[in-house]
Parts: sequence; C-alpha cells; structure tokens
Amino acid sequence: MYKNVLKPYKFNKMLVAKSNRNTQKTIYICPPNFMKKILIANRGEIALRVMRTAKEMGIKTVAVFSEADRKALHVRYADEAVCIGPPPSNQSYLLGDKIIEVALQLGVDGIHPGYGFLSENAHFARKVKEAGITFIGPSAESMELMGGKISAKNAVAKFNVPMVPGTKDALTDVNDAKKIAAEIGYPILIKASAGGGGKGMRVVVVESEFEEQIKLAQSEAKSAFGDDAVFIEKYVGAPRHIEFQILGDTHGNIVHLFERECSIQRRHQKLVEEAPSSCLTEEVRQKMGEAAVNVAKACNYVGAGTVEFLVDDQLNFYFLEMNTRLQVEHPVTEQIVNLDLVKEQIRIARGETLGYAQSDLKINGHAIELRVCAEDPANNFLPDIGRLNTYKTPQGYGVRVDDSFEAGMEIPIQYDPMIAKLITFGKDREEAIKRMIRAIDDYQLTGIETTLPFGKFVMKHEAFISGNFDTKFIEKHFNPKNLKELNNYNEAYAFAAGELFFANEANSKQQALVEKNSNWLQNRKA
Ligand code: MV4
Repeated sequence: MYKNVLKPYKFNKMLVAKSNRNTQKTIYICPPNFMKKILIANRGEIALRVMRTAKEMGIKTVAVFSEADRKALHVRYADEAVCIGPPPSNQSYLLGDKIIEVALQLGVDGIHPGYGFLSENAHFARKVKEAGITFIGPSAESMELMGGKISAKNAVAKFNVPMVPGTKDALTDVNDAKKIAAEIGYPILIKASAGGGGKGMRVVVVESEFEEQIKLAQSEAKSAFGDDAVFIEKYVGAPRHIEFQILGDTHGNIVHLFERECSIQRRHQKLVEEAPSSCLTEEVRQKMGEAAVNVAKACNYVGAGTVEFLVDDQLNFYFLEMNTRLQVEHPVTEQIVNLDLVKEQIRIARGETLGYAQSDLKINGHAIELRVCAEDPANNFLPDIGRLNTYKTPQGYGVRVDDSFEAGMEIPIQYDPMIAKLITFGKDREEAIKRMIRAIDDYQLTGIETTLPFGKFVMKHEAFISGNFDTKFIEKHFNPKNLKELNNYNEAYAFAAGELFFANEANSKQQALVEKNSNWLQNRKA
C-alpha cells in the first residue's frame, strides 16, 4: 500500500520522507489517517452517498460538476465544487485529466470514482496514482486483468473457480471452434471479450449457423469495442444472476459480504435487487463465497468489488465476471451486514486492515432495493423526461432512500434516468417485501412516470414472493396491462384481491411453463 503514496512532487506536511534504495526516488510514508480531502468524480445519488460518509469521517469533499448540474445537490453538499465542462459526459464527468488537474489544484489526497463514468477506467486509476493522489479503488492492474473477459477467465482458472464449459481463449480458427462447440453441445453463446452488460452476445442454436454467427460477432465486437476477440460458452437458459460483494485490504486480507440477487432485470438493466438471495442453501452460499474470494485473490484485489455468477436451476454456479467498483445496489449488502461500504473503501485506501475475519460476518435480516427510474413501465420502459412536481420520499422504520433530487427539479436528460434507490429492510424477506409495498405507496412523486408501479407489481407477484424466478422474470410475467389494475384499485380490498389475481389469472399459463423449465422451488426447500 505504501507504494501507493509514492509522491515525487506533491508535498504534504503530514508525510514522512524516506528514500527508496531500488527506485532512488523519495517516498513519503503516510500516517494512517492521511486522507483529509477527497474529490468525488461523479454526480447524483452516489456522489452524495460518498460525501455523507466522508463528512462522518472528518474528510473534506470536493465536487466536480457539469453545466447541467449547477443546482445539483451534490454540488451544494460538497465543501468545494468545481465546474468542469458542458453537460455531455465526454465533455465533463469523463474528462479524467481535467479532474486530476482540479484535484491537484485543490490539494486533494484521494479520488472516489463512484460507479459508471471513470470508475472502471484503468488508465484513469493509473494517472491518479501517478499524480500522487490515492485512487479509492483497486489497482490499475486488477482493473485491467478483470476488464477483459478472456484475461479474467484465465486469471481465475488457476484458482479452482467454476466456469461455464467453453473456451478460455479468443477464437482464431473457425473449424477448431466448431469442434469445441460440438463437444460442449448446442445451444452455445458467443461472447465478446471486451463486451459487458450483455453487449456483443449471440446465441447459436444449431451448428449450421455457427460460422456465420462467429463472423458477425467478431465484426460487431471490432466496431463496438475495437477488439474482435470472442469466445464461446455453453448457453445456460434462464439462469439467476447472483453476485458476491468482496472487500480486500492492502495487507492481503479478503472477505466476502455474502450475495445480492439481481435477477429482475430488463435488457441488462437491473430493476430490483435483494440480499440475501432467496434460493441459495447455506452450503452453496459458502462455496460461492469461497469462489468469490478466490477470484479476488486471482487479481490481488484491493478495495470493494463484486464477483458475478450465473446460477442454474440445479444451483450449479459459474463465474461470469468481476466488477471492480462499488455497485449501484451496494446498499442491500450494507443493510444485512451493518457495514458502510464507502467507509470500508476509504479505510482500505488509507492502508488500514479490515479488522474482521470471514467468521465475524453474519447475515442480519433481509434487504430489497428498487431502482426508481424516470421510465414508463406501462410504455415499454420508455424514458420519461420532465420536472418532479411533487417529490416526497417515504419515511419510517426499515426504509432508506438514496437519491439526489428535490421537488421542482428537472431530470437532466444527459445522464442515467435513475431518480432514486428505494431500499427497505426487515427481519426477514416477507417483512422487507411488505415494507417495500408500503414505501412505494407512501412515495409522493408526480410530473414524470417512474418504475415505482413496476416495483409494486414485482413485490405482489407470486413468482417473486415464492422465490421461483430467474433472469427471464419480465419476459415471462410482466404485462403492462396488469400495472393499471394493480395501481387503480381500492387499497382496502387490494391485498387479498391482488394475490388472488396473480395466483389465478395472470400466471396460470406462464406458471405451467416456469414449472416445466425450472426447479427453483424444489431447490429452495431442499
Ligand atoms: C450467459 C448467459 C447464459 N449462458 N452466459 C449477460 C450479461 C453478461 N454479463 C453475461 N450474461 C449472460 N451470460 C452463458 N454461458 C446468460 C446471460 C444473461 C444474463 C445474465 C445475468 C443477468 C441477466 C441476463 C440476461 C440475459 C442473459
């Protein structure tokens, strides 16, 4: 870690000079509490989220903002704020060099990247470090290794982590690839090494389509990512998406903070997340946790990271990829382990030890997050723009709202359409679900359409309540027509009527299909 504070030019009175025999450079060894001022290279709820923790830790904060965010809450909340450019991200929040320049001018000693924007940009992390500033996140090397799917699979292979049957290297010869595909068995999935969030994926159902699909995938990958490396995997139909939160310090300690279930997604956009998952047995949880820690070891991970797995209906799990950042859905983990993940990130970046072992960590209760987005679920989730005329968030026991809006504000169109994260937690899953329904009903929001009614649809759906769902939940169960009925009814009879409605009508056909295709319920009871 103390290599991390190699500071050739930025002088800080807190630092103690030492000379390094190998590099001949002067290195300054920092006392553990050296972080006095951090810059948050982000906007919106996550910028506020990070600043609140910094404030509690006695750390000053610097906001950067675009011209579209002059009135944003993260700008008001920070101790100092600097406008870095026009609204488009590539002229503001993505300008790494400009952000580093601001940080140096203001005497910042740490940069927190949040999620999105520059958060997984290894080049930026390296430049931050070279400027003598601590990047609050993993090393550029870890980010590079996990950034490419092929390099990630190869790094992880030596650590006994289960992976979907397939190739670990980029395909070069179509005929070799065809042989491997035949051995794996169809359907197979072609993935781009540089792809992410489902981009650059193609399913091949029969061998006769293989060659054509490979060529298409390669040229697509080339034009989208500038890298035509693709590989193949056995296609896992209707899996669940389960990810493990991990934390690693600079002293080689790595723990996992259990899992988040993120199967309720639409076009690779997560909409509902929860912790823990409703389908894992204690035994599988432990095995997956061990595998996640091994993935972190494989890339010498430092900081907060997430290891993603696919889980099939027999509870077989397969490593997918690692996200080298704090994720949007991190609050559900915070609620069940009683840890502030941003505080942990900052402590780790300061060189402190974790201070707890795996055996000290326990799951307490259940947490669910709904992403409240400016999208109309009744209209194919089309983005809805406008002003928040009424905006009053739900309150009370077991409810948390991470947002960055006030009544009267416009939703800027240049950025992510997420308005808020509504998180509820309870002693068990049932309580968290009922609390979420209450919180959605208490949410006062007018002026734009949001995913709040969709959240209620999910919370009241038999498949969600029973835990018998997967990544195809929306395709299988969601029909915008159901939204209106669900949200126009009289509350007094709604609860019973709603349950009846779902049990009998909407799902009878789908339910038969689900039961044929999946064994989630049986596994859960096993
Ligand atoms: C898969 C898969 C089935 N089989 N790999 C989608 C995003 C990317 N991170 C990996 N993804 C998938 N990989 C194999 N071998 C299905 C998906 C997938 C998916 C994964 C997680 C959550 C939602 C998903 C929706 C569609 C497809």
